[in-house]
Amino acid sequence: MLEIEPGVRLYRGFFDFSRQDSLVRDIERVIARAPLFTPRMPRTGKAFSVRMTNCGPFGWVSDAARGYRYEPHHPETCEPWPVMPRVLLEAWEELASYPLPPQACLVNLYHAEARMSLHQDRDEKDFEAPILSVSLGADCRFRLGGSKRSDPTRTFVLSSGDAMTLGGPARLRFHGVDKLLPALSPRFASPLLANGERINLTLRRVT
Ligand code: MD3
Ligand code: FE
Repeated sequence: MLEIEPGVRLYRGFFDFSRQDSLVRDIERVIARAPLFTPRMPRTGKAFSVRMTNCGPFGWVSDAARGYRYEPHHPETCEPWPVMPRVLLEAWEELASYPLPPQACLVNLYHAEARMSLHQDRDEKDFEAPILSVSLGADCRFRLGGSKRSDPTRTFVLSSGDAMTLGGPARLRFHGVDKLLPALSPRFASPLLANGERINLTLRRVT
């Protein structure tokens, strides 16, 4: 484990290739039940470049009319989100040091040109619990800032199979994904990752 900064713990290669591959298939099953959607910015309605879905009791959604929030149902099918894959619940137990299970797993699918601008994760009521992030597919250049948007930032690479916990003093830090890095991914059989895509899973407590 590498403690990059207080509260930011990176577990490089936490998932070996065969567990990554089975996790990608778990995510295919999640997407089959809960199709990817394109979130939109509050008010402006500008589309995110990242497509999303969720599993677990709650899912993160966003649209122009109602903004960022957690919902127990898919915004288009209105069905409950699928259950969280067991391997993710086990990873939370091992890494999160938190007595309660995760309530939401946001699935972000980045196409090769997608990115996520600098933001804070503050739509949860519980900031005591850490966030657990799992990366699959293409490498990316991840950007970590401070607790103010204007604070200095640093970057590091996140790779397929990496797990990272963000807790304590790091929980409200600004962060984003600058860009995906080409041709640095293990080869998955999945069509989700056939063209330099990246999947990021974030497990959270919500309430
Ligand atoms: C640092 N996702 O979904 S995960 C997000 O790679 C999100 O898709 C990114 O930011 C992605 O909200 C980054 C790593 C991460 C997650 C939460 C954090 C880093 C964080 C919260 C505080 C500080
Ligand atoms: Fe975030």
